[in-house]
Amino acid sequence: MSARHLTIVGAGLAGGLLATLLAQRGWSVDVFERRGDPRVRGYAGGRSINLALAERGLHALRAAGADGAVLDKAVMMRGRMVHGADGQQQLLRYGRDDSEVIWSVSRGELNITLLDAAERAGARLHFDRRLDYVDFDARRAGFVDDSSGARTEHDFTALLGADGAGSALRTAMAAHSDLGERTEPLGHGYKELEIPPAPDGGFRIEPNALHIWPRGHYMCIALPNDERTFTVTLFLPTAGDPSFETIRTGEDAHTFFTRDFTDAVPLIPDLEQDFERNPIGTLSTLYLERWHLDDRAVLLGDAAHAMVPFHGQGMNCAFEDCVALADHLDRTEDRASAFAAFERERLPNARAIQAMALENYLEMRARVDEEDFLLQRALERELAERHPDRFVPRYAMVTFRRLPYATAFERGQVQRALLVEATRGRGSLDGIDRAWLDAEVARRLTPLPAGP
Ligand code: FAD
Ligand code: 8R5
Repeated sequence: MSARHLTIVGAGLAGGLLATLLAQRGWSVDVFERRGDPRVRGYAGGRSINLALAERGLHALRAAGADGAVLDKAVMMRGRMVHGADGQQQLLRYGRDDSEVIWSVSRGELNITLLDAAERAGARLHFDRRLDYVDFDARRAGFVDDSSGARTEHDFTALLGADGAGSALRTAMAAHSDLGERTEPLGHGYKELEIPPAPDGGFRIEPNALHIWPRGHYMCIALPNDERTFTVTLFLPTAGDPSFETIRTGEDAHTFFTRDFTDAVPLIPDLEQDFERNPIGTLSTLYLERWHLDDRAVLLGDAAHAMVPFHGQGMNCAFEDCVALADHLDRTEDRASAFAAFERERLPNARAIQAMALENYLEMRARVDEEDFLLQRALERELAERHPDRFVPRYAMVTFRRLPYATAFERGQVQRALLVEATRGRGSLDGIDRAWLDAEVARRLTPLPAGP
């Protein structure tokens, strides 16, 4: 077997992109995927599910030459459309202009685009192959076809684990050596509902926004699909009141929505059926202390660092992992060193985005409605304009820039402290000492390099 051969487990979002990047760089690549080929049987994921694609993910797609095909079918989201309890709507822009936006893309279409790109680049894709066991000493992996029960074996030089949050490779690695694994459940779950097109075939609400209904301890969001529907997600505690324990039936959901999400009720005609048919999704953060097993296996994407969804960065981070891993493998002859360097670079950044994703839940569900938050936001905007090279809002550092997540997290803490200090006890921005602020910005924040 050649030294330039690699085996990827999972042909989801990270697996498809990683296979493309490696095959394009001349690696011999085999990919094993549990499910069938979505291009043959229609996408097995079922309902139309969309994801928010931001600069980090887009940049990785550019590296694979797949950005054009993806953006062709994407819907631009300029900001948060906040739906108050009184039915009032307000658009809060994410960026400075339409160059700073996020994109709603269909998971099914994105997956297919990446599989096509991987095959075009020369990767060999094997569907209906669920990783079942790994013999690390013999460097042999066993797979099962879940529809026929057929078993196959494959000799590998190294396994790259892109098999998602429930990673079978991670389980196999953990049986071999301690990965320091810890899963932290959020205590909230989610349920997906659908807003169909309007009778005239158009969108029922503003298409170019990410809609949020913040309600304190819970919320709904809605992302547009290019077929003029919206996928609505209700995020709710798993216990307490209200929670998925108190809201069980479609009728419960209807009553709850009529009280708390009044303006959304006429938009979701199948609310009761959607609620009863769709499963409750679980949310947790997965922390590992180690992502690799010498030169034989490494984890990336959700398999290494599943996170809560509230920054919309799970896929974006997984795509950034792919570029980093491909770079380390290209740069470093010795595979164990390449895996170690990848882990050293990416693990602290994964920790940072995991923490920021947790924090963003509170901001989305509660803070967007609060007075002191809006004042801090107003000052943040002003400082970003006065000091564009030094003061970049944290959301923008995460979403529109590519500086390491850990750097965005650290600078965000410095900026937050300054905003809190400057606005404490105030009802407006009048009277804040701008000269002092400017000096503090210069003292506490070094200039960032220009560009994304
Ligand atoms: P996955 O995309 O889950 O791929 C794993 C693949 O491995 C799958 O194809 C699976 O079938 C396969 N597999 C699993 N087990 C085995 C096995 N034993 N053998 C072989 N193959 C196997 N992120 C964002 O950035 N923005 C968003 O807006 C966003 N929205 C989301 C909405 C929803 C509803 C969900 C659930 C997630 C969302 N995410 C979002 C997160 C994002 O989907 C994940 O972070 C991303 O898919 C991770 O990619 P991955 O390749 O690591 O895992
Ligand atoms: N993932 C997202 C954001 C940030 C929006 C903001 C938030 C649904 C299961 Cl909850 C969520 C964001 O701060 O204004 N950008 O992209 C995607 C999100 O949820 C996705 C759709 C989701 C997992 C269910």
